[in-house]
Amino acid sequence: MRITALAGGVGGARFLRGLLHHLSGRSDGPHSVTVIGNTGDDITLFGLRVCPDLDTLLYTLGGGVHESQGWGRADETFAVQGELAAYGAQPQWFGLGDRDFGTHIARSQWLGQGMTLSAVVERLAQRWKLPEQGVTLLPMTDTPVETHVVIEDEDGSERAIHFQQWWVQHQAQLPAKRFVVAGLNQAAAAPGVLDAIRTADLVLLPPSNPVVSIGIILSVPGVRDAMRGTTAPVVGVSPLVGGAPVRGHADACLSAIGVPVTPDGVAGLYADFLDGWLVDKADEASMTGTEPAIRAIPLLMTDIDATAEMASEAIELGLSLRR
Ligand code: FO1
Repeated sequence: MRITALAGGVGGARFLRGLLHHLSGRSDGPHSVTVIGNTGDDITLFGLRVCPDLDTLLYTLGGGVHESQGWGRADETFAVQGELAAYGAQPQWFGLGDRDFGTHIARSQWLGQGMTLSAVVERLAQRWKLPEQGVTLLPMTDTPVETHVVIEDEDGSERAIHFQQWWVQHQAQLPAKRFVVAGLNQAAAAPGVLDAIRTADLVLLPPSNPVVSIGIILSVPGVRDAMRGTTAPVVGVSPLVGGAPVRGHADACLSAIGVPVTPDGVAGLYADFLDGWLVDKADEASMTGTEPAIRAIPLLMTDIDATAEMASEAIELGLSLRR
């Protein structure tokens, strides 16, 4: 089975780890998983290109992630960041560990030598043994893009700040007027992205942030059309349980764009292509309408087996909905 998934950071990566665990136990293989990763979170720091969602996917699927944080490397030290702080180098609000710096230096060197982001990701993924797991990680675009958040200053004037500054430095506490993706109108889908959506047997939307992760991937020219046009069933997993995000600030993001912080509200963002929608038992009653097909199951990714069960349910729902 060829599965394609659109994924952002921590929630998406954890779900995909459970998906791979489930697939390894199925007898109807072989299976391949193409992950289209969000690059709107990317930021240039200290002259290095940092790709948080791609790195979270690499580290989580490759076994190197800081497990409780969900991002960054395990067994980290911060000697380099300490030296940068000693020199007064800015910013200091984004925690970069020594091992993590290795990824940013390698990526920046290769980008500087003219490699595309896709080629860089392919090289990084080899170290984390993604191909051996049947996983292909693609950036959503090779064009440098950045999600910026438009906020309103005290005097009522509008100002755009980088998504990471809003998300990390301000913990999404500044009311966001809207999200804009700098560089998007020059962006083309990266090689293989549209094809991976069109030729999949199943397309999955893990419980990533629907606005600043999946929503950004969908805004890359051609992606939404491919989602509408694919013959594969499209099944999503609600990132909200009991009307709140399991982690992160999806509630602030949804409110910023005037969407109800409910599984129904999130499903509405995908209404033009979503066939199946997994919601938590707690939200079963809140779902209205007959489209998409709903399945209510426990959605807390408490461990790898619980997550694998969610993935299994998503696959079964998808197979029952062949277009
Ligand atoms: N998130 C934080 O809340 N604080 C940090 O200092 C931080 C550093 C960081 C470094 C590398 C990286 O790949 C991710 C990092 N994140 C941090 C998480 C990041 O903001 C989010 O994972 C995504 O960008 C949103 O999904």
